Amino acid sequence: MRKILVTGGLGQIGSELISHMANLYGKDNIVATDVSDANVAAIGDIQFEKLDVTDGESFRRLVEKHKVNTIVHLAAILSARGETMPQTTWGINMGGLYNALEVARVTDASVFVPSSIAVFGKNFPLDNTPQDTVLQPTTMYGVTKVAGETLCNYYFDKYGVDTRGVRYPGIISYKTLPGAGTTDYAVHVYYEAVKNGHYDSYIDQGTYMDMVYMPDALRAVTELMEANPEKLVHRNAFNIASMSLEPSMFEKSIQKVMPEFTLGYDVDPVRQAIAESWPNSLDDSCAREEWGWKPEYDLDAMTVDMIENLQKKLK
Ligand code: NAD
Ligand code: AKB
Repeated sequence: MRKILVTGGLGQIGSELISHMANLYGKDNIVATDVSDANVAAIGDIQFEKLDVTDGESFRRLVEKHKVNTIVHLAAILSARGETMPQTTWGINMGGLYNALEVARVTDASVFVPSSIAVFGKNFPLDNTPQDTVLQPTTMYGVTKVAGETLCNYYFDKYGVDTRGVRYPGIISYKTLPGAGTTDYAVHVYYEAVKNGHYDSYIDQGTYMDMVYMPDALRAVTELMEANPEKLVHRNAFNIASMSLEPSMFEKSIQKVMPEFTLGYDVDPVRQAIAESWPNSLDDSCAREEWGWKPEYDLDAMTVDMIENLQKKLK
C-alpha cells in the first residue's frame, strides 16, 4: 500500500489531489505538508505537517516519521510570480526538488513531480507541440521545469528512483485559487462571471494555450503513478492535452449558461509575452500510448460544472 507525502499540498492542485488520493488509498495513508497552513481547512481531517521543502533535514525526518514510500512534490513558485523574484524561484523550485529526490534516494521512495507547458519557449513547433522537441524556456519558472525534468530523469537513470511526471497545461478549478501563473485568467473568468457578469482578460483574444479541468488533472497523477513501468518510454515529463483555448472561447461557452456575461480585454504585457512563448496545442500521443491518458471534460461540460460550483461557493 502506498503511504504518500504531498509537498505544497494546500495550493490549487494539492488541496484537491489530497482528497482524490485519500479516496483511492485511504485517508490515513496521506500526509499533507505545506510551508503555510493558511488554507488547511481545504483538506478537512487529513493529517497535516508544516514543511519548508528547502529544509532537507526536516523533509527527511517527516518521510521517515510517517514511513512514506511515495512523495508527490507540488511545492513551487509559478510563472508570473517567478518573474517578480527569479532568484527565490530558482532556490525554492530547484532546492525543493533536489531535497525531494535526495530524500527519495535514501528512503527508497518513488516521486511524482508535475512539470509544465512552461518548458517550451523558443524554437519549437507552436501547434501540436511534440513530446520530444527543443526546450528553451523564457521564464525562470520554465528554466526550473526543464532542469527539474532532467534531474528527475538523472535520479531514475543513476539511482533507480521511480520518478514520473506530466507537463500540465493551465489547470482550471473552483476550490482553491491558482498561485500567480500565466494561465490563471482561465480561472478568474469564471469567478468574475459569477460575481460581476463581466471580466477583463489580461491575455489577448486569439492567444491559444492548452488547459485541463481539475478532475482530469487529478486522474493524470494517480493513473501515471500506477502505470506499468515497463510501458513507460518517457518519464519526466509527459505532454498531456485536453483543450486548446483562447479567451473568446470562454466568453462564448459562459454565455451559453449566462447569456448576459461580457468579456473585455486589459492585456498585461508580461503575462501576454509568456503566453505567446508557450504552445498553442500539445501532442499528447506518448501519454495516451504509454499509460492510457484520456481527458473526459470538454469546454462546455467544464463551464457548466465551474459555474454551478462557483454559484454555490460565492453565494
Ligand atoms: P500553487 O501555487 O497553488 O501551490 C503551491 C504550494 O506550494 C502553495 O501552497 C505554497 O504555499 C507552497 N510552497 C511554496 N513555497 C514552498 C516551500 N518553500 N516549501 C513548501 N511549500 C511551499 O501551485 P499549484 O498550481 O498547486 O502547482 C503545483 C505544482 O504543479 C507546481 O509544481 C506547478 O509548477 C505545477 N503546475 C501547476 C499548473 C497549474 O495550472 N496549476 C500547471 C502546470 C504545472
Ligand atoms: C502557470 O501559468 O504558471 C501555470 C503553468 C501552466 O505552469 N499554470
